[in-house]
Amino acid sequence: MTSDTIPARDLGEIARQFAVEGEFCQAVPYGGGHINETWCATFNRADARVRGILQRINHNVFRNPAALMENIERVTQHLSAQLAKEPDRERRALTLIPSRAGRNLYVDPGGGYWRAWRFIEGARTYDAIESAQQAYEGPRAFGRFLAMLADLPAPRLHDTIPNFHSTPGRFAALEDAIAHDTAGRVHLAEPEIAFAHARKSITGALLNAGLPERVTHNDTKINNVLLDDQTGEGICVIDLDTVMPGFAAYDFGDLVRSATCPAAEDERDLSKVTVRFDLFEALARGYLSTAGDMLTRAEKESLVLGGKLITFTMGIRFLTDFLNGDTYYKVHRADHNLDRCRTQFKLVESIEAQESAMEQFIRSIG
Ligand code: ADP
Ligand code: GN1
Ligand code: MG
Repeated sequence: MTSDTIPARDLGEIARQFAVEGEFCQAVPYGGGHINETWCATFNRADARVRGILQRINHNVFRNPAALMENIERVTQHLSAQLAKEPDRERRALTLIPSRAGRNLYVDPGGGYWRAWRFIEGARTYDAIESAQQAYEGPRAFGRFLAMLADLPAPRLHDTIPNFHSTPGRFAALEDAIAHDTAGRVHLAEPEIAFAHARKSITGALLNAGLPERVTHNDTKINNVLLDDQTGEGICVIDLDTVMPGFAAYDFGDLVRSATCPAAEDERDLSKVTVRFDLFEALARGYLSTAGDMLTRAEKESLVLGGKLITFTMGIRFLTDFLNGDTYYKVHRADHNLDRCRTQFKLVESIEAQESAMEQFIRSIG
């Protein structure tokens, strides 16, 4: 079942499992994420209407929801403590709403895992970048997120998806998909397969660079940060399922692929898909304005490579899912994953063409 097919009655039942004051009114599908199911739920109180975010975790992707929620509790509590003196602190970090049983998850009778968040009002996400201001503000918030989590106390966070950003691992999964051709689609993607094969030699580049492990977000695409409706400021980083140990270059890299091109991730007109240097400059300035002080020289030098590798990796992952018959990402049309793969590979070409200028720019500001 998807967010459109769960009966309203059942959603009401689930929403009422969370400790929200007020009477449940309705829940509507919300947001454009590829993995979880999200609804905006409305509750009526005597004095006001309040909204909440209700999410069913994709258990096929996140195999251990309890460990994932343990990470999220630790991370959100740490962020809230760091923000204690900020005037607007409740809008600057996510807050879980506990279940009526006092848990961070509610498990429905069918085995679905549910959680709820306080709704952050007066801000929204953007699926594609619309301005240089956004290309600065979104990354600035992700950089701040990295800096605020630098002193998260031990123990190490759980790896919610092991080897999540391992490009060699993703490449091996692609080879497997090609070899099995379960959906009979290999013949539809020959140029894309050739593109991937031609770049096999770069897959291990970041793994051998001796970079420090950080607490990273790992899914820093631009629609995972809320931008304030009034000021445009990146106020709150969301989608914390993949917060776990990683390299800063991966977070920066996911921003390169999602915040430097105004076209959508699934744009079919590839002439619109290119890394705009002015947006890259805004992104680099934004990210380094908050994370620059904590990053080592080696990390700064890895950022552009992170952009190329993460973009390549996303292309490989979309291609693999296309070849496997669309079993991982939500798709809304035939060839959706192939279209997404094509935009990523076009961006890789665009990064390759500008790589040394991008590296030079980072050196000039950091
Ligand atoms: P997914 O993992 O499916 O990408 P997200 O956690 O990113 O799901 O949430 C989907 C959308 O819901 C976001 O793009 C955002 O618009 C909205 N959203 C999520 N959490 C909140 C929140 N606490 N307040 C307001 N909007 C939110
Ligand atoms: C998925 O959940 P969402 O849509 O923010 C994916 C990311 C990809 C992204 C591509 C857990 O993110 O890794 O970069 O799609 N998340 C997971 O748009 O696989
Ligand atoms: Mg998301």
